Amino acid sequence: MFGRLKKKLNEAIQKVSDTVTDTEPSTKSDRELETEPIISDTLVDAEPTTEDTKSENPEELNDSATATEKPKDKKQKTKKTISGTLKSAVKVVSEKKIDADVLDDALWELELVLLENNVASEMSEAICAEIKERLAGKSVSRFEVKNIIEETFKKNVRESLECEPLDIYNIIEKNKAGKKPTLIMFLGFNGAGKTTNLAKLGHHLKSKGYSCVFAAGDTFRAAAIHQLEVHSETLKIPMIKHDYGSDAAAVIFDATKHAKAKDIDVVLADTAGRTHMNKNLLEELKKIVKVNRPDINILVVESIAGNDIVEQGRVFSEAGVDGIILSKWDVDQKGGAALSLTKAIGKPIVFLGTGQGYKDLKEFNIEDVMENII
Ligand SMILES: Nc1nc2c(ncn2[C@@H]2O[C@H](COP(=O)(O)OP(=O)(O)OP(=O)(O)O)[C@@H](O)[C@H]2O)c(=O)[nH]1
Ligand SMILES: [Mg+2]
Repeated sequence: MFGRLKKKLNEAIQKVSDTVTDTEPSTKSDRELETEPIISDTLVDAEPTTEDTKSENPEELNDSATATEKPKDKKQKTKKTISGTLKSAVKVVSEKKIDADVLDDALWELELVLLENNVASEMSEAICAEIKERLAGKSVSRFEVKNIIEETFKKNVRESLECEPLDIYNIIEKNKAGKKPTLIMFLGFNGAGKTTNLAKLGHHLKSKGYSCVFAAGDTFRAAAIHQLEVHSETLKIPMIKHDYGSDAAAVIFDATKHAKAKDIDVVLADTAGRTHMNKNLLEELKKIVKVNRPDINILVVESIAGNDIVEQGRVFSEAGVDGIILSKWDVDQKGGAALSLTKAIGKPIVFLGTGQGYKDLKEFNIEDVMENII
């Protein structure tokens, strides 16, 4: 999923590191460079030159014949002063102060790469500002520059994804103990993947031993009820439906009543796709929520939707969102917008839709993202 972002980001980071440390772009891999001896033998071991043997002490300068230090001792001293730890040696040889203007230009290019890959502007700006603070005017080697940029990016990504988790299984278990079905309702933009991922979640919960019923709450789009019916038959999960054009709130209400009567654990309710431009459909959604009080509202968002993701998240939050499914994670696109949604609406990503099959639903794990992002 982050294939493209990862590639562009790595290129940009390399470029910033090369630019700010004024180094020729490297043709060697980082591993090769890291293991390569950085301090040359000549610098540490060279016999002292005439210049070297001259003392910096003005008194000695006045009478060089009185200098008692032998060239060999001098060599030892030089060795001690220059080499020290490997770290300080690296500093002597390869570091110079990073120029703030050069850094600004290089970071602007990095920010453009982030923006082009749909990372939200606030996040891109924050990342670059933090990198600037850590690097401007500092003496840092090229490797450290790279590490600092990577670290800062990862830290910001982690912060933007961290959120109070939504434990669906715990909610189902608690409701079960109170002899209540759990109502999980799916909301989202047209074509985001609500119906498909609802069916996948039904399959997933059934495989965990929970009984489910579908509620055909999309009474608006032609063929929507039939689409869910096909999933219902394939997965052998019952479905409650009314006619097209009927009240969606009433369908979901009936499905919940059915679940209570039949001791079914989970009601998975579909709803019609809507655009955030469509006020009436959004008002209808709020009414469905008011009537049915779902235990969990899942917002389904296409991870490929670009910067619109955040706007979708904000609008659907008006109806109440508890968790997010990012669908179409398998489609290799820019991906950056997916990083901003949790921070924008304060709700966690619970699953990733990773394909069109029933098994293509993966529990979301921040560590997977952290491993794949850079
Ligand atoms: N590759 C891929 N395709 C998906 C995924 N989830 C859904 N789709 C496809 O996206 C298309 C739309 O999915 P639906 O589930 O019908 O979307 P919806 O939100 O219910 O659409 P409306 O009811 O029209 O608003 C279908 O072709 C799905 O197969 C996914 O995770 N990966
Ligand atoms: Mg649908």
